[in-house]
Amino acid sequence: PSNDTAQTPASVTRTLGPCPETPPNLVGPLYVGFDFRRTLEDVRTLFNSSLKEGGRFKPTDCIAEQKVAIIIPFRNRHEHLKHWLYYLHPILMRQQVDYGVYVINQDGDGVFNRAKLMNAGYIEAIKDYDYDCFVFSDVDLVPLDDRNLYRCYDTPRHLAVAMDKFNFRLPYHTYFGGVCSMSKDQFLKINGFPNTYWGWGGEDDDIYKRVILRGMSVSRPNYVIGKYRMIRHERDLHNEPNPVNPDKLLHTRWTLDRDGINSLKYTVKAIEKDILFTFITVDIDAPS
Ligand code: UDH
Repeated sequence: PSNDTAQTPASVTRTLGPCPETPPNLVGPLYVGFDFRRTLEDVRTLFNSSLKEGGRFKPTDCIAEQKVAIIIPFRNRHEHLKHWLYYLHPILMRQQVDYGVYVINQDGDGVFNRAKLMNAGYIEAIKDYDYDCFVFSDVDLVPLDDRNLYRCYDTPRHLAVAMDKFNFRLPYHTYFGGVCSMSKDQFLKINGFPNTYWGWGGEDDDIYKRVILRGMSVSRPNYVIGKYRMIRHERDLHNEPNPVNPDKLLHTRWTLDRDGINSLKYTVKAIEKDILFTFITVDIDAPS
């Protein structure tokens, strides 16, 4: 073999360095509009060449420090998913994230359970790749600033701090809903999320309580960087506010250790790999 590296293209010999602390190509505030004529096929055409099957991406010019699974609890919101994918893929690429998108689809028409789906998403994602960071995101929330980094921090992070539907403010100081991120260690420290919050409400507050009870605090971006637009929609079927949920919050201290990732039971019905996302349908044994 020759030692003459001068003839070898730089791209072959160069070993990749770590990605910079601040991604260099961020643009800051973004315009976000939900054009109903947009189709999933349009979005596929846009990102086909940059993504790998299952909605996977990693930067080509540097090595990302974290491996991030984006987990989306889902049922019957395809209309929102296409907008989410249209906006989030380019943002995550500019943020130089090594990531995969996991849409966790609740099977059947039983009562919806957002937190249990997110637990299942965590388990399914780590079967796929060595993820060390998890971003849990509602399907209808798009950030309005790409400096809001989809990664993990020293403490669990709440990303959706300034949603348009709450007049770009937190609805209350301990709000932890919409979009949050946790490292694997942080997630396991709180025993994951509760599995027992059926229907709408309370599970995000339970998660916040778990974080505090385990001696951690919550970090957040500021109100400028943390802006979000929510896709307007009517209340879903089979996800009515559940009046027993608020009372459950009084017991988180005692239920945390036995209701969580260590007690999770579900069955995978199907795993479909689209170029834009991995779609996993799970039976979570929902009451009708
Ligand atoms: N989700 C689904 N399908 C459902 C229910 C929820 O995909 O049938 C997911 C989805 O990711 C959604 C998230 O769970 O973004 C949270 O859903 P949610 O209904 O709890 O919260 P959201 O803020 O709506 O989207 C609250 C009810 C708003 C009623 C407004 C009436 N004008």
